[in-house]
Amino acid sequence: KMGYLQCKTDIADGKRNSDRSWRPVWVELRGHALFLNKEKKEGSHPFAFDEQPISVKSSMVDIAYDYTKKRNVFRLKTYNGSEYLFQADDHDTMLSWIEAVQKN
Ligand code: I3P
Repeated sequence: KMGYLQCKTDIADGKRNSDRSWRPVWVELRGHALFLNKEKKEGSHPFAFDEQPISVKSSMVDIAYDYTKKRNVFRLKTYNGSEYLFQADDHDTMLSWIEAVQKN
């Protein structure tokens, strides 16, 4: 699964992240790995991505019910104590990302 989402890193390795801004990211889910990039990278080699992928193995993903500032936001909590908020363009897109992450 791949597409553009807005992303805010809330907690990184258990600590409140200092950069708290929302930014558009190109996201690709490949197996247990969620690759984030500033721009679309479809079909490119994984190592071409800007950042280390986020492992979604043993993660928790759900609608961010408690985050009321934006619509269609889901939260990903990783096994190693990072938390990300992702905003999709619409409700169905949000649900399809949640489903895709849960399957991996
Ligand atoms: C952040 C930016 C985010 C905001 C965050 C701010 O400031 O305004 O949109 O998150 O609030 O710190 P900056 O752009 O200077 O980094 P929300 O949109 O979720 O409010 P936060 O620190 O309460 O997370």
